[in-house]
Amino acid sequence: MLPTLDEEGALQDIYSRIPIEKLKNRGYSTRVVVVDGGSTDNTVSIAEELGCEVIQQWGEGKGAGMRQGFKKFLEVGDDELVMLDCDGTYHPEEITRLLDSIPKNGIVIGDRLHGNLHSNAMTSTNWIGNQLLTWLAVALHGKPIYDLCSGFWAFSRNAIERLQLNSMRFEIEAEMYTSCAHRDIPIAHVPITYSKRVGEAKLGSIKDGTSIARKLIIRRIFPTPHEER
Ligand SMILES: Nc1nc2c(ncn2[C@@H]2O[C@H](COP(=O)(O)OP(=O)(O)OP(=O)(O)O)[C@@H](O)[C@H]2O)c(=O)[nH]1
Ligand SMILES: [Mg+2]
Repeated sequence: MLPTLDEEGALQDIYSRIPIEKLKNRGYSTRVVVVDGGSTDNTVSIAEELGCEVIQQWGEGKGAGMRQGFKKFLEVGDDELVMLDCDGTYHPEEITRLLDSIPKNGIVIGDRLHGNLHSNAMTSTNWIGNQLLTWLAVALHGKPIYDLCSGFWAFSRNAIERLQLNSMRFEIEAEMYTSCAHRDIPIAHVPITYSKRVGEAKLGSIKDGTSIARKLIIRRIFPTPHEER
């Protein structure tokens, strides 16, 4: 699942690097689903040309889009799902490593902060923000995690069925984590490579960092959303 908002510069390259043959040899039949948040560039036409399934999301924000992608995944009856940001920062070649590490009924998170973090990939503000938010998450919810805001996750079907989410924007990863902590969903961690983004960031470090911190605090008090999905 690739969440996109104006990612015409990165999509084709990411798609071509998804190890579909390698996955086939391991017995996987793969679908590539682009969840688009209303791109005004050529993202959607590129996705269609490549043969991706396209979900045009309702509402705005990565969280809203991902929740819609999860819903579709459950309807279709697939077994495992890999989500990676479609901005050229994550390496699709590493999908197999993530899939190999999914714990039974659990989730695996690609860890940039203890992986191969390219020197120009993350601003120092974002590095500090990522460390602080990860620390806050563990301080509040207790479950070990090393890179809260990673955009590269792999999920078992059972884990997706059990997640309770209502995030609209970039708080979605934080809420996936708090839901795992609350429902005792196993989390594994795999160090990954993180490169410089292609195109422009949609995330505002301060604004979205604050919403992520707020979500962590709210979910400490109210562990489940009032209205789910
Ligand atoms: N479906 C959907 N995807 C979105 C939306 N907003 C952003 N995205 C995608 O979500 C992914 C993460 O967004 P980024 O802008 O890279 O945010 P980030 O990775 O947290 O921030 P950077 O570190 O600055 O790249 C990218 O693939 C975006 O295209 C949205 O409203 N809907
Ligand atoms: Mg990004």
